[in-house]
Amino acid sequence: MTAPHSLRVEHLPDPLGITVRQPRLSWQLPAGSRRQVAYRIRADGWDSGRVESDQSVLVRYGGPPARSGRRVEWQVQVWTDAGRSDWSAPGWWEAGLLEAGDWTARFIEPDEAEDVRDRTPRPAYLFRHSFTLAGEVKKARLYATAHGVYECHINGRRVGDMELTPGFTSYGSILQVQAFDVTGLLEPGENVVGAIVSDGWFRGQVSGFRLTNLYGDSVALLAQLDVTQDNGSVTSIGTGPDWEVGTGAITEADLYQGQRIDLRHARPGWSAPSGAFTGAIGPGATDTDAAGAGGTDTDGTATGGGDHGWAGVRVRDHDLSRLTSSPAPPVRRVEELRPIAVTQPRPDRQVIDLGRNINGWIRLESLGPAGTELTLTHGEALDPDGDVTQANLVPDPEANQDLQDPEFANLALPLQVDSVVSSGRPGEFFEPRHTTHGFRYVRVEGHPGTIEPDQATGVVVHTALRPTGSFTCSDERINALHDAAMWSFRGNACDIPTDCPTRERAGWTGDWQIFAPTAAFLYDVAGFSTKWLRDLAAEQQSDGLVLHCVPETMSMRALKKIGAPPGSSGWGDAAVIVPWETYRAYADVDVLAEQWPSMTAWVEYAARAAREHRHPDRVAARPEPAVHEEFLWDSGYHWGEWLEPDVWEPNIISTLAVADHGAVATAYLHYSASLLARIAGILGRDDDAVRYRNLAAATRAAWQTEFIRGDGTLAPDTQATYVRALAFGLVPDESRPQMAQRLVELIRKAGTHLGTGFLATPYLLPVLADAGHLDIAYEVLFQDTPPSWLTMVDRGATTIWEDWNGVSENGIPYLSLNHYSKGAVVSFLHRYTGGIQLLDDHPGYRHFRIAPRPGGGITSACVTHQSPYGSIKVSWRLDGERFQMEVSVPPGATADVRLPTGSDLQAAPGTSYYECRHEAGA
Ligand code: RAM
Repeated sequence: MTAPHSLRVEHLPDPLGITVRQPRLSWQLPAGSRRQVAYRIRADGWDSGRVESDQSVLVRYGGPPARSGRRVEWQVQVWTDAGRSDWSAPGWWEAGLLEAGDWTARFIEPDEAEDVRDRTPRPAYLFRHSFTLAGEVKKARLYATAHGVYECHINGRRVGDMELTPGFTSYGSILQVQAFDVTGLLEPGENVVGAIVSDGWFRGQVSGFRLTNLYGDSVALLAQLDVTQDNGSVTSIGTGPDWEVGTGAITEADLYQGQRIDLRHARPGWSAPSGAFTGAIGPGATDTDAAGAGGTDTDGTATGGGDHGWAGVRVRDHDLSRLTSSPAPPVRRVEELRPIAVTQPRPDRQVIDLGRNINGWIRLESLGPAGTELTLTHGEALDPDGDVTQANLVPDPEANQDLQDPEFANLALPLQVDSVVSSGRPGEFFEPRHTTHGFRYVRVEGHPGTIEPDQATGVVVHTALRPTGSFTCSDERINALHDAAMWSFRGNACDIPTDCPTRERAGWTGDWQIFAPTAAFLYDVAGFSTKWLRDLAAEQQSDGLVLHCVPETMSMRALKKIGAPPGSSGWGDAAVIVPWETYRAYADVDVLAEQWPSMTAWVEYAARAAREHRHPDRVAARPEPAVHEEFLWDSGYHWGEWLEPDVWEPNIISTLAVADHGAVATAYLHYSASLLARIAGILGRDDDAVRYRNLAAATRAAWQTEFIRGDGTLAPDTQATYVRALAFGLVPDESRPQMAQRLVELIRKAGTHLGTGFLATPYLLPVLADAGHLDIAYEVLFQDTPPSWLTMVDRGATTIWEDWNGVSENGIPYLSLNHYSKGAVVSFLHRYTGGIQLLDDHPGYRHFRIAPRPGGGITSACVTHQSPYGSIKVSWRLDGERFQMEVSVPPGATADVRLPTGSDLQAAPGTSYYECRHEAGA
C-alpha cells in the first residue's frame, strides 16, 4: 500500500450527519513507512498545502466551516521516510442540521388517554405522513430523533439498521439525532414516511427500581426529510400538524419488562402509499408495524391516510438546542446465534439455550396457528429442573425491606417477558425491537408444537463498536475467561456502559471507571466514552457532585429512601479516570479539555467534603481534628471496595451509610488529584498543575498518617487496601516491598485466594507482578476454587459474575451473571502475559512497551491491538527454555522491547523477531 488508509473523522469512518463543525481527521501511514514528516489534506476545494508535522491522529480540519447537510470529501497525502505517498482513497463526512433554525419539523406527540399515560408498559405508536414528489429524487436525507425509541419507515421499508435510536442520553440536555441516506427509498408520486415510537429510556422503566417517566410523560417524534430533486429544488417534509398517529401490533413495549405483540392488530402497509403495497411476506418484508414480525402483510390492503384508526397529533415545541449527533457508533444487531439446544422441562414449556449470555432478543419463526399466544421469559440461568429462573435477577422484597415502598411497586412486574399472539399468516415471525434482554435461556410457553433450533435465533444487540483487541494463549481456561470478559462488555454496551443488561441496566459510574481501560483495548470506545462523559458533565450537580449512574436513572427520592445518596468515591472519580483513560488510549486531548470543568468540579467537591466534614467515629475518638484531617475524606456515602468475597448481605446498602470509608475515599481523592495535575500539564494549565500536585501530596500524607499503623500494616488490613496503596503510590517507596509482602501474606492466608471486590480487583495482579511476585499473580489467576475467576469458567460462565459467588457448587445463581467489572483482569493478560503496555507519556500507543512476562505454565500467547496508528501484535512461544517472539509495530510508532530475561531493545515499525533463554519463575 503506497497511500495513507483507514481514514477517520472524529473516531468514525465516513460519518453521516455529524454536528461537529471542524472535525478532526485521522489516517494511518502506508505500510513500509516508518515516520511521517509532513501531510497534505485536500477537501472539496480546500487544500492544506504541505504541513510539516508528524501528526496523523486527530488533525483538526482547517477548511471552511461546515454547512448543514453539506458533504465534504477528503483525501490525504503524506511524506514519510519512504518518500511522498499517493493520495489516499477519498473519505467523507456530511454535516447534519447544525442550527435549530434548520429544523422545519416540529415535535409531534400522540394525544394519549390518561389511563394509558398512567400505566406501564404502554403501546408503541405509529406516526405517518403521506406526501407527493413531482419528479425524480437526486438526494434525500432523513434526520430523526424522539422522546422514546424510534424506527423510521418509508414506503413500506425500514430506514437503516440502527436499533434503539436515538440512544440513551441525559435527555434534558442532550438529544441525539440520527441521519439516514434515504435517496433510494423515495419515488416520484405519492410517498409515505412513518415511525414507530415506544417508551424507551425516556419514559419507560429504568434502573433497578424500574421508575417510569424519568424524563417526561409523553413520547414524541421529530423527523425531517430533506429532498433534493433532479431539477435542483429542495423540499423539506417534517413532522407537524398534518401527521397522523395510531397504534398497531405492539400493544406493549418496555425496555425492562418486555414487548407484547399481537399480530392480529398489525396494520399492513401502514407506511406504504395507498395501493402501492405489494403484499410481500417473509423476513425480507419490512413493512409492518410489528417491529420485525414480518410477513404480516399478505392482503395488500393498505391502511392509507384518512382511514379509520388514525388520529391527529399534538404539536410541541420542545427544546431544539439539545440536538446533536452522537460521537459513538449506533446500536445494531451485531451478531446472530443459533441455539445449542431446545429442551422441554415440563409439558407446557420449552427452553431455548443460546449457549451464551447476551444482550438482545430472540427472533422466533414458529408462532403456531392464528390466536396462539406465546410467552417468552428470558433469564441467565436454569433452576434444578432445567427451567429458566430469574431468582438471581429479581430482588426478593422479603429480604429487601427498603424496597417495600409504593415507589418501588414496579419491581413486582414481570421482567424481560415478551409475548406474541400469532395471526396465522404464513411466514410471520416474531422479533421485538423495542426492548432488550440479558439472557442465555428463554422459556417459551404456549407453543402447540416443538420449536426446532433453526426456528429461533439469538440476536446480539449492542453499540456497533469496532473490535480492536484480541488475546489467545495455550491455556483454554484462560481463553474462556477472556472470552467471558469480552462478552460481558458486549452485553453491557448498549449505547451506554451498563452494570448488567438485566436487573439495573444502569450507567454505574464506578463500573465504567473500572472497566474502561480494558474495554479500550478490546474495542474502539473513544466515541462511546466521550458521549457518556458529556452526560456525566450534564448531570453533575452545581457543587461538583457526580451521580451514581450516568445518565441518572434513580431519582434522588428513591436513593434517599434506600439510604444511598450519590457522591461516592471510586464511582464519582469516573469523572477524572474515564477522560484520562480515553486520552491515553486514543491520544484525544479534546476529551481532556472538554471534561476539564467536570473533572475539576468533582475533585473540588471531594476536597471540600474532606475539609468540611468528619466521620462521627473520628469526632468521638478525637474531638479536635488532627491537622492531616483537612485532607481526609471520611464523610458521605461510599460504596467502598464493594462486593469483596462473602460480604454481601441484603442490608449492606444501608449499613454503608454509617461506615467509615476514609481509606478508600482519601485514596481516590489522591489518585484523581494526581491525575488532574498531569492533565493540567498536558493542557498547559501550569497553575492548576501546581494546585493539584499539592492537593495530591497532601492527601497522600493524610492517608499515610491515618492508615499506616505503627506496626507498618495498613488499616483496614485487607488485600484491597494494600493493592490500592501500591497501585496509587500511597505508601513511601521504601515500604513498598513490605506492603507487597503483607499482601502476599493475606493472599496466602486466604489459601491463595483473592479478597478484592470491585475497585481493587483490576490492580491486584499487576501490583503483584510489579512488586516481584509474578508467580503469586499467576497462582491467583489460575486458582480454581472460589473465590476466583476460573471458578466462573469451570461453572460454565460465558460472562463475568457480579459476585464472586455468582453460581454455587450446586448451580444456584446469585445476583447478576453479567457484570464486567471483575473481567478487568484480562488487562493483565494483554499487558503482562501478552505484554503490550500503553505508556502514559505516549498516548495512543505512539511509543509503547512490549514486555511479555510468561508464567502460570502458559507456553504461548498472542495479543493484538488496533491502535490509532495501526496494528500491534505480540506473539510468543516458550519451548522448554527457548523463548521466541514475533512483534509488529505500526508505521508512525515505536516500541521498547523488554525480553523476559530483562534485556531492553528498541523496535521500529514492521515485524521483528526475538529469541532468548527463559527460566521458569524469571
Ligand atoms: C450494584 C450495581 C453496580 C454497582 C453498584 C454499587 O447494584 O449493579 O454494579 O456499581 O451496585
